[in-house]
Amino acid sequence: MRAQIVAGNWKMNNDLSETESLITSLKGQTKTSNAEVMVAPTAINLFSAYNSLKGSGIEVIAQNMHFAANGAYTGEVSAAMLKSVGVQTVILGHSERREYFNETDEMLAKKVDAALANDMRVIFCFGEELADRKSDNHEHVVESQIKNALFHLEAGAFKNIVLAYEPVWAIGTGETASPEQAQDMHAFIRKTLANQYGEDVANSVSILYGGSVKPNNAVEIFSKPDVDGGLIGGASLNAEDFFAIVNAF
Ligand code: G2H
Repeated sequence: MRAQIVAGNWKMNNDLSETESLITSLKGQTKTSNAEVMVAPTAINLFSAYNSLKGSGIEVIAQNMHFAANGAYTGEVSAAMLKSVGVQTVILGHSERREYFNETDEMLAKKVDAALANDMRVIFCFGEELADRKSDNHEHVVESQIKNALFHLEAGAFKNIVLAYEPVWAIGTGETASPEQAQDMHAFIRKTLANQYGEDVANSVSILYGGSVKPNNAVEIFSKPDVDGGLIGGASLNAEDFFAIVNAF
């Protein structure tokens, strides 16, 4: 049985006191599903969030990291630094990182390697733009994003990989892929994995959907057989909304 995961990506929101008050609200929520719950505060608040959420069942994860172990990379954070403050999981390849910080597939392959070498779990994001979907090129784009960043890995590495399909046209726009569009793409992703690594690996990897998931659409999206959870942006900034999504399984 694949892990069901709901991860909140707080992006560049919440200073220290706002982070702590959101955490207090999260701790007041009740989980009725079996989903693993994660939240990704901004880097500067990871340590305090880790301490505040210790023992709560909510994992604190990072939104990004650098591929180098250390050195002259002003402003960056390494895998070992994340681990030293209790972080075991990192989101890599989010479309905002690709678009605003010029992250390429090649760079992301190095980040994936660095995370895995440090025994971290990776939530690897990818997804097509609107023009790709309109030109019916979405499967090709997604396939190459996955191949370029992940297919140098050995099959065993996938026990520490979670995939997150996030169509760029659905991120923060209020527009969401229909549950059928999500299912079709997730099935295609699983087939792509199966072709390369076999059915066992393909069936063991959790594939999350991200892009304007809200309490009012999560149940239908999560009901699809190849959708194993969600990466939640805007709706994760409100504890009640986030847990409504966590409990949508
Ligand atoms: C996609 C998602 C979280 P939102 O970026 O990764 O954000 O739910 O706001 O579309």
